[in-house]
Amino acid sequence: MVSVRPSGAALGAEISGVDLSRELDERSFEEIRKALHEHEVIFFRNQKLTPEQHIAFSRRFGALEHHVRQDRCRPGYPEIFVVSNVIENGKPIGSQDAGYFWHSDLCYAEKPSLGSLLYAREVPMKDGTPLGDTLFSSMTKAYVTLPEATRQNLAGRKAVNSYLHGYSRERKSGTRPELTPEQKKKTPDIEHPAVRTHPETGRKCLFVNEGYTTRIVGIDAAQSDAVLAELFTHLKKDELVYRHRWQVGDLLFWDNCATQHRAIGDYELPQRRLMERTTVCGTVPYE
Ligand SMILES: O=C(O)CCC(=O)C(=O)O
Repeated sequence: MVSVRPSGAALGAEISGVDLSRELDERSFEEIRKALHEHEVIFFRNQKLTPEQHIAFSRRFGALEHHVRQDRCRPGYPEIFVVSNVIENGKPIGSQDAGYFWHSDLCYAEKPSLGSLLYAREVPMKDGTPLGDTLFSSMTKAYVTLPEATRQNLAGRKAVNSYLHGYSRERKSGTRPELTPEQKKKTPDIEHPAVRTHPETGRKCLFVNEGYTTRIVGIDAAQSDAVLAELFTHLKKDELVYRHRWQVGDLLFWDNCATQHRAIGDYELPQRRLMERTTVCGTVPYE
């Protein structure tokens, strides 16, 4: 039987009573979907999943993306983006520095992702404590706790999201190759509403992030910088955040409209971290 235990933070809940390696009946699936909409981040402990099972569960929520960086996907599985610091035969097996800035996945695409499912295969440890936690912030709560004047200021506004901006910021860590002209062509800058309505729950969600949002459209650059600085400070507040401490076998599903996240890079080889992500396709944002 599906059971849901809220994390006690602003968002996040543990789901137990399900084995995701087996096909789920419709009723359990609907309970999981409901929990995702209510808690915005859900996780399942102690799952033993093959890549096929990870993909099959993810597909219940929609079609899956093929990441623009196919060189960082699991060989033979274009749907599985690898986040890892592991080097094999002199080559990184995944993205070594993914998500060190607050962001939501594919916010720079015409149709940002509905949600992502990250599966923990190896978790770095130090003196018995896991490292490499991930932070999640609730964008529904971030929106409703903004000052009324800021909410009014954002009404009807668009913001520019730029993959190239985010990629080049993370590239400064020195582990990323230059994007090919073809990869750049696939990821032009895009404007989305600064506040979007969740397509399933109808709740308003703040939709700007430090990783990829470069400016608010229709106001001058200094004003835009000030507004973004206020929003970026606000959305990191402890009362909006859930911190996930990983265990091997966790499958964690975050909603990319209702949340954003940031990975903590507080580990290094020989502490190995190996995570695999599927990314569910989403829809065009509207206010
Ligand atoms: O590795 C993590 O904890 C999160 C990685 C991330 O930000 C992503 O896959 O979008």
